[in-house]
Amino acid sequence: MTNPGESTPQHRYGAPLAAEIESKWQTYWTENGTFNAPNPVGALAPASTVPASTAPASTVPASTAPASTAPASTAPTHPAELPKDKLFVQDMFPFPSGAGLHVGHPLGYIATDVYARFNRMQGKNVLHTLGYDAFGLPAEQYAIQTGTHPRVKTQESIDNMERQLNRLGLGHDKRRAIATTDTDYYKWTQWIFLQIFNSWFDPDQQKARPIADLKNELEAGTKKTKDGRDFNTLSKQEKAQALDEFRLVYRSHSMVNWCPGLGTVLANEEVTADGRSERGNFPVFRKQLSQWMMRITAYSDRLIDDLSLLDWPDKVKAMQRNWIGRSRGAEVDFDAQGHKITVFTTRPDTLFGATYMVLAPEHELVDQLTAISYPEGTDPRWTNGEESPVAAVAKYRKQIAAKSDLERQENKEKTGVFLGCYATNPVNGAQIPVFIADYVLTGYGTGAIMSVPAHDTRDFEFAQQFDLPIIEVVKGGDIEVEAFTESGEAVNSANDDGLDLNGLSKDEAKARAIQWLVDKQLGQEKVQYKLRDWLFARQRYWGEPFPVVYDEDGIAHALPESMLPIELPEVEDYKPVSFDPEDADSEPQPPLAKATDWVNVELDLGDGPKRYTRDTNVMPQWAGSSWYQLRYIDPLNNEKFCDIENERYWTGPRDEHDGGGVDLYVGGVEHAVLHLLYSRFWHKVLFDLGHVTSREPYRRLYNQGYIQAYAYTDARGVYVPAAEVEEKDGKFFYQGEEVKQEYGKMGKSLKNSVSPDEMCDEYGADTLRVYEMAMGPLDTSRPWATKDVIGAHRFLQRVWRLVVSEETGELVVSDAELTKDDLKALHRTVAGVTEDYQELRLNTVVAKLIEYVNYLTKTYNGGAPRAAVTPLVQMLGPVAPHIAEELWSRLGHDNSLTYESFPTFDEQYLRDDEIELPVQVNGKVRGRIVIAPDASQDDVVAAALTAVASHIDGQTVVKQIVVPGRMVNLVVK
Ligand code: ANZ
Repeated sequence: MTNPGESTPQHRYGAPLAAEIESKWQTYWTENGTFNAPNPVGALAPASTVPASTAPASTVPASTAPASTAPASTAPTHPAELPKDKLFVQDMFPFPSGAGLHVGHPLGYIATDVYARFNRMQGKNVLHTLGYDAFGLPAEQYAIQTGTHPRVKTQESIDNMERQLNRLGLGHDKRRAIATTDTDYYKWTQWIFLQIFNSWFDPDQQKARPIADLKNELEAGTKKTKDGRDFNTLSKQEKAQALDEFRLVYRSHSMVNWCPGLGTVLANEEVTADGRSERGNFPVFRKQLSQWMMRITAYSDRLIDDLSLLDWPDKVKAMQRNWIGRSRGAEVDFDAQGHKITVFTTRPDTLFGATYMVLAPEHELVDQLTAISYPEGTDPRWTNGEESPVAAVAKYRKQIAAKSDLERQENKEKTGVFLGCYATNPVNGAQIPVFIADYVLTGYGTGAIMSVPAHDTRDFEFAQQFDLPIIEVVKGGDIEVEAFTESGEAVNSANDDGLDLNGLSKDEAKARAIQWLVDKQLGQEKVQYKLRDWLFARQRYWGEPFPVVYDEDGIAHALPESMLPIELPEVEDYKPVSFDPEDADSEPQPPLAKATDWVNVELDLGDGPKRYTRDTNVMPQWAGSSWYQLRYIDPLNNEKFCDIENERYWTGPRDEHDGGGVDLYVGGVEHAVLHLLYSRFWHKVLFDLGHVTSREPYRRLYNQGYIQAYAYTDARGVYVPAAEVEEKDGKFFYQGEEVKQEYGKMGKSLKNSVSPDEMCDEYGADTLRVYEMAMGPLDTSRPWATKDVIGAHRFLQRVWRLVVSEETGELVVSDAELTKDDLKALHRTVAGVTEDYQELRLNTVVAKLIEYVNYLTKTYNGGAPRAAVTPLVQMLGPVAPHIAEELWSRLGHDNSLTYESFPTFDEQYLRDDEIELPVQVNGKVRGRIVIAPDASQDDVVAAALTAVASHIDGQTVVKQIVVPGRMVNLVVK
């Protein structure tokens, strides 16, 4: 911009000036608690939020104030009375990683800040803060690698990330920021655990209720124990056990995912498709262990049905639905030589097509059903090359032991062995062979299926492999070629025992088949879910300890609320006991077990002091993030995890069709099933127990895209620093050598990371914010390009020049009245930008502001009318808050822009003065007219006739068609 040799004007908006302005306004906001949002009641209620230093209005002269002196504090920057209109905006909070942030991380945080700032200018009371998800494996492993205590390392990482984020000018209520590792926070995580532990799910009321209610009902005989015994006849210990079987938190001895490499068990959601740990990529083995489980499955129906309350991306809702996996079908009993095999099927309408059965290799009936020898003439393909069924089964079980569930299901080559035994198809008496095969899983349905090869793809493949009969029972496909799995009319489906499905549709046939099974006592309707209970314990150090102790008989006792928090003990050796990652036989050994002073305690739990041992597991990393929105609401409350009055104000339902929840939750789509299912579950339990008024934690969810980047590899495939790569004629070079371009993630190991600090140093935070918002629609991924950042910077320089002289630093705005064109440009911008902000179309906000600034720059060439730039500064505020505050103050305002109202627009300036219409003669465009949009029909026709006079010449107009605002058609003869 400046000619060579010419020095940069002293008051140009460049990096040094941006830095001064930014630190000045950040200090101002902090000192004034500008973003502190008041609560209805408690520590953050209005009376206690008014800053002590409510000095009179600032005396800083508007135009001459040097950028470095902050204005004195002004009156409180938020209204003293709580507006009804509120907005709770939340980001998915980060792990405090030691590596710090790259420019991709804050994309969502900037977007929510922009949205929050816009809404403050709409008069809303806005709650926005950011905490840290600081427990968990990443923090612990990083700490282990670097050899320091997780707490020390975590705090260092938090400090560094906070420093980076503070530079970006995010308008957070800092009083509300929490870290899940704060004792004051995890005390309440433990408290919620106790709430869940002390509850049961009442299937009649479809909600959680206190376990004490259940005890009363068991004593009164209105409810039965799980095994049907009379509660009152049980011993004290048996009673305790009977109650435990109902609790929403329970200990189960079950198959779990054991990861020796990490030294801990993992939830299903933490295991990848190929059976490895999501973190660390270690092998995961299935193992029987005693573990804490949460009964999330009790909520399956509500978790599916309440999705309709949510304003979430359809994709995420579909992922939750599939994960919970509700299927409606039937359980059907088959008789196999005196043994009852119960199958689960979603297609009871296809019973007549069941030509064989398959049990999971682990099914409990397998050993009883396995015959001594194979019947004469058994197909050799069915025997796994063995002489006897017993030997074939043993060999097969060995072969599949190492496969994960997913591998077992995806495996295209079907395998299995015949048990030497036949079952009877209950609808037609057919004798059908019974197999075991790995494509039938234990733990889903009943672990046994009836196979209908004509209409199920896996059964079809198996039948082909093993040469089994394929009988069509649904019309429509070509079963010679493939299974026909769609709906159609039932065929070949009648018996002489009162069942005739022929001609019925799928749903009719299903209903009729189920009715018949029920009448004959051969089966019942059944809803089945894929969702499993949540494995809720980890054998690590860096997590919330369980508020649970065991007595001398090994019976678990939940500790009373008064004993919370149970603090994590200081230990010398906090490292987990991990094992050879391939050693499937290893057993988990929690590191807390080594803290013997902590583990062995004497407590009085109501029956005098006794010795107990503490539970040495810790909660999974998902615990702290399952409820943090509620603590943001009431972070300083010492009495409760969150006062229900504050919760009602911030997240309560708006009407009976609303489930309530945070107004906007922004984060990555990768949390579609884990965190977002767990937090919905916890929230629902708290709702059932009357602790919150909202049924859902997050009313609206928005998945932001990712900032991606180019990376470059040399001939050896090694990454080279992306910043030093040069482009020539579409090819890329590093130190003269040609390198290969890749596109994807940004990261240290790919040598393509750009840190927000670098960008702040070079251009300032406002430039970075504008650039990130302008890059593209918020929900799509976009490539980072450092060379384009200057464009955002130049835009802010142009804004600056409209208000301030680069040479003198004086105000250059005029008091000129706005022309008609100015008014049109302004009001159109206000209208467009307002809608775009509301809809989170932040890239088009920036595009419209750029257009408006270009218009003013071109029209006024430095310095523009005050009436044109004042609203510009207001509109710019949410995206580039520091420069906007500075210009606002220089324009003579002595309050913060934060709570100024957003400019409004007048419809009259949005209408066009004239429009152009095509004129057709007999359907062909022959001319155009330019006319006022509200011109009368007669005027339009008159103008049209003139415009196409030469095409009508001598003929008569028999019809005139005017489509207002679109076109005119004249029919002539
Ligand atoms: C007969 C049948 C006929 C089936 C047909 C499907 C189609 P979803 O919808 O996923 O719940 N199945 C049942 N238990 C299984 C297990 N433990 N492992 C593997 N497969 C199992 O699937 C339910 C269907 O998957 C059931 O319905 C059963 O096959 C199979 F034309 O029964 B179906």
